[in-house]
Amino acid sequence: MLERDFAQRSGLGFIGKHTNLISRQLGNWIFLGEIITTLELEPDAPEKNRCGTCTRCITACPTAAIKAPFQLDARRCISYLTIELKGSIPVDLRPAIGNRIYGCDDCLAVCPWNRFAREGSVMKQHAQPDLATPDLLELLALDEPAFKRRFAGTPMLRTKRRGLLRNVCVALGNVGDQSALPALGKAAGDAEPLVAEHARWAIQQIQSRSEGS
Ligand code: B12
Ligand code: SF4
Ligand code: SF4
Repeated sequence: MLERDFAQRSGLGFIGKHTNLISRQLGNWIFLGEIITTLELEPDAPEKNRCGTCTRCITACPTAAIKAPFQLDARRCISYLTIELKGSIPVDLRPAIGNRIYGCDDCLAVCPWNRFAREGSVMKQHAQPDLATPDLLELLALDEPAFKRRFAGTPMLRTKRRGLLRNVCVALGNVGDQSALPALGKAAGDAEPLVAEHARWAIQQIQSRSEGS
């Protein structure tokens, strides 16, 4: 379903320049869902865009994925690169991913409409505090059964172990800490070629940085 468009037409909010729906009451930290019914309902008036001259989300995007207002190049979006993309992350985009290992919220975080945001009660019930700032080296050491145990019942399973470890390697390469080299060396021999390739890239990044300094 065209969730954002339907939401805008049904008066729930407007589509911002970052291409997500913004509610005047709740800001943009909202997920969309639908109930399909035969009930006759009185429609609300559609919302209109209220970004004005603001361009904060466009400036904030680390990979310049928001090409123009309301235009997202999904191939550059960190959310796509770290969650949806199954294969290798394009090398030129890896540095801009920074230490993000599962999605990105920068364009949403800078939106001034978040002054109306409220903490979600359902999200709070499902929050797992130990996943807020996970240890990257611990994640890199997860084998298949440990990965499934750690992320059971969470959307993190979506990337599978190989996708998450790929992202962890990119993050470690970007952080540039030499103490990660032994773990990355081990990951460079991982049976999963995707993990091994990204681990080798991370090692190169860290080594070239230490040679340069
Ligand atoms: C594909 C997808 C992505 C892709 C592409 C995103 C994009 N912006 O196009 C990627 C992987 C990059 C992505 C990333 C994210 N996503 Co996403 N994604 C989707 C998904 C599954 C499908 C969207 C889609 O392509 N639909 C098909 C196309 C044809 O439809 P469309 O883009 O809506 O365009 C139609 C209309 O909306 C309209 N239209 C389009 N643009 C505009 C602009 C104006 C001004 C108007 C009037 C009309 C209009 O015309 C089009 C043709 O009819 C939706 C869920 C869904 N079913 O809609 C979630 C969804 C959009 N994602 C969501 C979220 C939360 C995210 C992330 C924040 C996740 C994260 N933290 O990492 C990021 C945000 C990135 C960003 N800046 O958009 C939420 C957004 C909630 C909200 N408040 O709007 C959704 C709605 C999921 C949900 N159920 O809550 N996502
Ligand atoms: S989610 Fe991150 S990478 Fe994607 S458009 Fe927003 S700021 Fe850019
Ligand atoms: S940050 Fe500014 S331009 Fe971007 S969606 Fe929010 S109000 Fe619109």
